[in-house]
Formats: sequence, structure tokens, C-alpha cells
Amino acid sequence: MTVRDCTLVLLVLDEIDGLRAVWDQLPLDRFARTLAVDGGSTDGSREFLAERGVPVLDQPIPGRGVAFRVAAEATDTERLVFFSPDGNEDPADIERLDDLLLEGADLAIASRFAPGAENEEKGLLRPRARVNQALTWIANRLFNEGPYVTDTINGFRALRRAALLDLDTTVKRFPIEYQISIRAMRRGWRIAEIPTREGQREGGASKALSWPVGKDHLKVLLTELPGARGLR
Ligand SMILES: Nc1nc2c(ncn2[C@@H]2O[C@H](COP(=O)(O)OP(=O)(O)O)[C@@H](O)[C@H]2O)c(=O)[nH]1
Ligand SMILES: [Mg+2]
Repeated sequence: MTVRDCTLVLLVLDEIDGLRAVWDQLPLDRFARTLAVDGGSTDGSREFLAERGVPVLDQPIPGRGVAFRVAAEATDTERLVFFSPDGNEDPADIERLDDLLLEGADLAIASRFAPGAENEEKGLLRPRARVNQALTWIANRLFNEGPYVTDTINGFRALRRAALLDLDTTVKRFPIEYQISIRAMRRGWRIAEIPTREGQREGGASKALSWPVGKDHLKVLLTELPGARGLR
């Protein structure tokens, strides 16, 4: 068995129920390193990870965007897969994402909206999914000259460490993925997707409040427009 020159990064903020549920499905032995970046858990997530020998990194300020950077700066493998152990993401796709990088992609995304994929939101109107898809459509329209990317926002993704650092991301909170996707499009990166099945949250609470997070995505859109860099 060859070990992947890749770090499995767990993004954690009070996810003890999810950690317990997915733990045995994580392909830890296939990855050169596993580490967790913790946003300030107080529910036992940190202890759970430490007991299993996973280094738990703190972040200087909260936010998923900061966590992405902390992970990239802390490890030394060629590649990174970002995984959120809250029940939404399917552990079976972790290695598939790294495979896309091995096949030549620069950014690999588990898509909730590609043909064959499933989005966790149920019901007729699915407002979160609609907003997601609208933001994705706009990003493609404005920034993408390659094949259509169906999910620019999902955090379940993989990329090369040096490339991520080179993107010089500035977003501190949730829209980090949107900024990465847009910058990848603008640089003409090869973006590959696999359809994924988004599961239901295992326990705890979502930290992504719809309106503030939606607003932050719009802000990223504006600040990524050519010539708009002073806006931030
Ligand atoms: N390290 C870290 N992880 C975070 C932070 N905020 C959220 N997360 C994790 O990111 C993942 C996605 O967050 P979640 O609230 O489920 O967002 P949603 O899936 O869009 O509802 C979960 O695993 C969270 O625990 C943070 O500030 N730092
Ligand atoms: Mg989630």
C-alpha cells in the first residue's frame, strides 16, 4: 500500500457527535498525515482527537478561512484534502478527491450539484441550495473560461499545498471556498469535480447562518472582480 503524500485536514468546531460517527470510516492509514484545526471546541472534540493521536492545531482567530491557512502552513505534504467531520461529507470521497489531483487537477471539489449528486437540503424550495447555485452560476459567468464548475462553495475539496499558499487567500470565515474557486478560475486552473452525497448533520449545530454567510459570499464576489481589490 502506498501512502499518499497528502495531509487529511479535519476542520472542527464542536463536532463531537460527527467525529464519533465518521471516525472509523476515515482512511487515516492512506495519508502521510492527519491533523485537525480547531476553531475553539468545548464539547470534547479536542480530547477525542488528541486521544487518537491526531495533532490539534489552534487558530489565532476563528473562521474556516483562517483554518485553511493554518493547515497549509503547518504541514509538509504535497497535497491537502479538507474534510469536515459533521456528517455532511462522505468519507468515501476523501481518497477520490486526492485521486483527481494525482490525475492532474489543480483543484478537486466534491460537488453537491453535479449530475448524480445529492444535496442535504430537503423540501420543495431548497433556498440554501438555490442561493448556492446562483452564486456558482455568477462565478462561472464572471471568472471561468474552462468547463462549468457545478459547486464552487462546498468545502470538501483538495489541492496542492504550495498552490493554496500561492493563492494568498484573504477570507477569514466561510466564503474561503468561494474565494479559492474564483481565484482558481481566474488563474485557469484545472478544476475537477466528483458528484457527492451530502449527508445530514450528525449533531451539534451549523455555524453557517444563512444571511451573514450569504452576504459574505457577495462581498467576496465584489472583491474578486478585476480592479476591485481596494474594496476589502
Ligand atoms: N477549524 C474550524 N472549523 C470550523 C469553523 N467554523 C466551522 N467549522 C467547521 O466547518 C464545518 C462546516 O461548518 P458547518 O457549520 O457545518 O457549515 P454548513 O455545513 O455550511 O452548515 C464543520 O465541520 C465545522 O465544525 C472554524 O471557525 N474553525
Ligand atoms: Mg456542515
